[in-house]
Amino acid sequence: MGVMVSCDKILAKAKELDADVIGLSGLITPSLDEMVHVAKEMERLKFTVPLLIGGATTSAAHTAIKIAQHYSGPVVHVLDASRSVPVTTSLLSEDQRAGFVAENLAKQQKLRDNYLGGPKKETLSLAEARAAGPKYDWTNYTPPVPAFTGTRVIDDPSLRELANYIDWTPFFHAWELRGVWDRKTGVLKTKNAEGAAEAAKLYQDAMAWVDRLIEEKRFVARGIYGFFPANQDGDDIIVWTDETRSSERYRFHSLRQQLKKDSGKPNVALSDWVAPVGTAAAKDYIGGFVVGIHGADEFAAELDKQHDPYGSIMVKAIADRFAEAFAELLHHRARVDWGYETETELTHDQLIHENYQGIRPAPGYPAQPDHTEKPPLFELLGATDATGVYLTESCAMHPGAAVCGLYFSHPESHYFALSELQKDQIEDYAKRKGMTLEETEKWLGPWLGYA
Ligand code: B12
Repeated sequence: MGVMVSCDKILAKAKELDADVIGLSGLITPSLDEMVHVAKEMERLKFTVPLLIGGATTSAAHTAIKIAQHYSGPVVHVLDASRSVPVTTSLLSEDQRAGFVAENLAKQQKLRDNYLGGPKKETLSLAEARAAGPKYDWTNYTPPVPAFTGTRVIDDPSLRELANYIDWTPFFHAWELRGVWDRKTGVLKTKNAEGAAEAAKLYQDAMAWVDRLIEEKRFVARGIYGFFPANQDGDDIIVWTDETRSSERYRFHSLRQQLKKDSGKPNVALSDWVAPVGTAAAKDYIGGFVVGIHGADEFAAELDKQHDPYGSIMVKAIADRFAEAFAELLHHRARVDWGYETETELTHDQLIHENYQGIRPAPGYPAQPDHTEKPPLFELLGATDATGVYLTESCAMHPGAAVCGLYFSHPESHYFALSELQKDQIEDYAKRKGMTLEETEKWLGPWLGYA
């Protein structure tokens, strides 16, 4: 039915069509809670039809632990859309249904038992995790100074230039073709020969679509990036109004790894990579960016009307690649502006393999899974006015082909994943953000290490 469709509309449509099955897809964390709401509503309204759950952010465990208990009809997690055919066949077949439902219930019970009773990973208290954070010598560190502070808008850059920054590997994944794309040959290196032949054909089609999109001016890329004086304050990052660094404009919040590590590696948080207030290195900065590709949804809708679903998916998948490529191009410019990389130092191959100093973590990704860090970033950059990209109330970006994030320049900065966040940290984080514990737990659900 579309993206961000309300529960009422979904259930009304199901009634109108006398639907046999309802399927929900979730791409980012806020959808997970909405799915629980739909399950509860289906129970309240006495639905009995099966509920299928899928999408990048869902899992069999989440379906078993958080969703299934709220609905007495079958609730089935489907890992791959192509599996929805055998799954619905079983669910709708008179002789297979009972067996399938019983097996699904047993699997979900096992997942719940494992979750509640299984061996717990060893975690640290927040105080211990902070003590296990990295120790940098800020007295001997001079942070790079960007060429400007404030923002710069990049309106309608050449799509040909952007195309050079595309990493096509995830594009093939969107078509369920696994492997690694080789820039030099334009070939997807994959283990099975059939997949390689399909990929070659797909890539050829994609190149023709890119030419058409450019010729017909179907996409408009709009982006903004900027640099701001900033300092670390514990696990927070203060953004100052100006160089006097006396008045706070915004605060970004980061979360710290709490899993006990035997490797001797530190328990990191993003704030570790900005110089603390009051140190010799205190003249530090962070950056931020928002990019979006406009036009894909409209063109895809046109193609859908012309009964060309292949073209429609192609256009959206290429728009996603352009959005990522734009983020890569802007990060390249930002590192040049920051002065620690030259324009031509790295090849495009090195760029897509991230062989450079600094990171551009995006709110929602594993180093900062909290999507509510996006609104302050948008405000700080004035991103919506400058780019037309806006946030929905569940912090998804519109248009869909959009990426936002922060820039860190510190040579030790790297991507990492959070998991098993403990209640002491969530309480502390909620307080720092001025949010209730319940709200914070809702936004960080999949990353909580407690029931
Ligand atoms: C492509 C992609 C993008 C694209 C397109 C996003 C879009 N609007 O479509 C771009 C580059 C623009 C992007 C941006 C962002 N992304 Co992104 N992205 C992905 C990626 C790499 C693939 C998702 C995808 O489309 N896969 C292809 C489709 C076909 O697969 P799928 O969704 O899994 O669906 C399959 C099955 O799940 C199943 N299925 C799906 N739904 C259903 C429903 C039913 C009923 C059934 C039966 C089956 C089924 O069938 C499908 C085919 O097998 C995932 C990581 C990943 N590997 O999954 C991250 C991911 C979804 N992105 C993520 C994030 C955080 C973001 C951003 C918020 C980052 C940022 N701050 O900028 C933005 C948000 C954009 C927005 N508009 O709000 C996170 C979400 C984490 C979370 N829990 O919230 C992920 C999981 C990456 C990660 N590991 O952290 N992203």
